[in-house]
Amino acid sequence: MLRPMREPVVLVTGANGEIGHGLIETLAVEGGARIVALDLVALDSSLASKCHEVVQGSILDRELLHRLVSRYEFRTIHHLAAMLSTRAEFTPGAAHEVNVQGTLNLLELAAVQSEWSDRRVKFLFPSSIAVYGMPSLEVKTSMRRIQEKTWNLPTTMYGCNKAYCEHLGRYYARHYKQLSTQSSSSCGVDFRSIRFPGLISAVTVPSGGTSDFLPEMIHAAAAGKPYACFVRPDTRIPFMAMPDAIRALLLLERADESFLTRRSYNVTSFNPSAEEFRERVMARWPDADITFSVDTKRQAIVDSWPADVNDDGARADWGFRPEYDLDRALNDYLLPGISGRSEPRSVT
Ligand code: AKB
Repeated sequence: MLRPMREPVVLVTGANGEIGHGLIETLAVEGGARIVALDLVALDSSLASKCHEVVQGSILDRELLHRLVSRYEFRTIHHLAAMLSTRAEFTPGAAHEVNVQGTLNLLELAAVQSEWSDRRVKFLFPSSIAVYGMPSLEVKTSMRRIQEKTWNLPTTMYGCNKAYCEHLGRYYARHYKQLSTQSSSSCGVDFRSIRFPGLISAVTVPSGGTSDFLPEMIHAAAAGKPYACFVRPDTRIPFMAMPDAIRALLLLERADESFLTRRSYNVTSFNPSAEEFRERVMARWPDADITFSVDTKRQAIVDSWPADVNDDGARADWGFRPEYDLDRALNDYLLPGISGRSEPRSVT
């Protein structure tokens, strides 16, 4: 039977977000990937020219998703769209809709896609350290590097959403329609997820997250603006420079599925306290006006996230090694990148 041909492409949802910026730039430099970018807001013009098509719309719009399936063969889906942890607490119901129903829609799209093409569709999902829930600051500070299977009791809607979507992804990858007589291991959704720490980009400033205090601090200092950090000076969670996050995503995407021992992996790079980071920033901009004004509610969220995570699985299974420790991230990536820009882009 002659099947209508659809173009093979990579779908990136939440394309205008921080990870979307880094991913599209990197894929464009590598060449070869035809990117269909989907976002609620208009894509930055610098990114749009690097995409095969830019679609402005919602991951909750199933008709739109069906139209996309009718035109394209999605071989890989980077599902980056999400409502982050702070914003999600103001509208938990809407966050659930976007973070869970949106992800379910994309997983369904991947499953349908795979049935059409008779091949497994890679589904890359950025999860988060927000899936963890440390019961107290004492326990948090007494624990070393947290492993994937421990302390999975998130306290935020966003963390609950990410944790549940990891389960959904595992279901679609391993157990989808398990009672069907037509099950075939050659197709289905090849779900792979990374529990990202806080991310710092030289190009964009995040908004709506709770790990935003470090990126906000350095971008404010570079812009000569005062910054009141919303967590205590001793606050410590893991972070990573954006190029390492993008490398991790692409390494995991390209890993042989048979080498993967789990569907969700921790990755990490450095974990300075807010004060240690402030000292590094002050060394570069001695006149920077950085103070602390603790928001106790947001502090409680950050205190529920681990001080460090164990990423041995990512290292063993797909060869992940961060290239940027804190000093290198500052000296070779953040300081030159931020200083060289007039105004970083603020993304949601
Ligand atoms: C957030 O703060 O919500 C995110 C995250 C840690 O996943 N940056």
